[in-house]
Amino acid sequence: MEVGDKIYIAGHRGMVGSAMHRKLIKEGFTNLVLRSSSDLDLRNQAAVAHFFETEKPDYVFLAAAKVGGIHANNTYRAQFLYENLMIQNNVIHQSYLQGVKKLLFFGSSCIYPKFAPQPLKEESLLTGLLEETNEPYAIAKISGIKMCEAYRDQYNCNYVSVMPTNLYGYADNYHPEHSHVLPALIRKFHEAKISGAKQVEIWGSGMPLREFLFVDDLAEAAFLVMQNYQEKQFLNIGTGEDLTIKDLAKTIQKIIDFKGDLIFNTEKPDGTPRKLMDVSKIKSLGWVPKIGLEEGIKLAYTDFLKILATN
Ligand code: GFB
Repeated sequence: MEVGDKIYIAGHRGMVGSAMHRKLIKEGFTNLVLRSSSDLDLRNQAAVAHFFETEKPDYVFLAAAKVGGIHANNTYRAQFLYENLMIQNNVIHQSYLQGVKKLLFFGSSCIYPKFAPQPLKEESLLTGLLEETNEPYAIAKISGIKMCEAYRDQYNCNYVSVMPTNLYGYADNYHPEHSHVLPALIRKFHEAKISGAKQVEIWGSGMPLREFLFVDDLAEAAFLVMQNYQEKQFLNIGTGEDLTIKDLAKTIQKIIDFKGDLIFNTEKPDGTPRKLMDVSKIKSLGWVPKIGLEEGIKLAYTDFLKILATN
């Protein structure tokens, strides 16, 4: 990518897309094509075709997706499958038809089998059964990877995919039920502290292990991949370190300074027991995450307070 190239960020208002937007601006890119979902419904084939015919972008970051935490994935199973497939099918196919030079597709670590060996290597894809709570989302994301690979094989398209671990950071979703664990706990501890509640409920046993990456670190990795990586093989993006949900909760509790107790609700699902990424491939390209977990949670908490103040 050269600074004057026309770059389309699909999903620029979301957490990943907005981080990509900030990164491109920081790098001096000025010719950015952006559409909010109210201006362009990416599930609509005719609308996406018209957009690509008119704009003809040079490069595409495909960050638009229907996303959410364990409860949202498990509840809106049809929407997670349908909407994600429609968005990615439309954007990838129209990119091919309009001669986009390179496309980067954002997937997710939930593509791996539930009991794949840890840390998860890229080679473990499609070697076993998926985690039930997010199977529809995972199948959509696996389809996205396979579409990029197939368009490369058949049409010689330079399409690459990255699989981020659990993300958090600026512009996250803090919905009490639909969000991911980290933003959910920021909200729960903050509200409990303000209301003087004696306890905070944590879903599940607290035993699952998760890895967390600040979204700006993902944007750095994706920029590097777009600039320097031309292979068919998709890449894991993560820190290579994980912790239990219980330890995550205690870390957030300390940062927010909530003095009460943690209650574990085992009626709620745990999901995958562990999904630690093997990140040796992306690290061999020269990328390392810069924002540690405590620092990142403090940045996210400040952003949460800002969002709260403007709503
Ligand atoms: O982040 P999360 O919703 O998704 O939940 P996954 C991670 C773990 O935290 C689960 C527990 O064991 C949850 O039960 N947890 C504890 C909570 N308290 C809470 C809470 O208040 N809210 C939430 N949301 N969780 C998602 C997938 O899986 O990860 C998606 O469903 C996607 O497909 C995403 O891949 C990255 O890590 O289990």
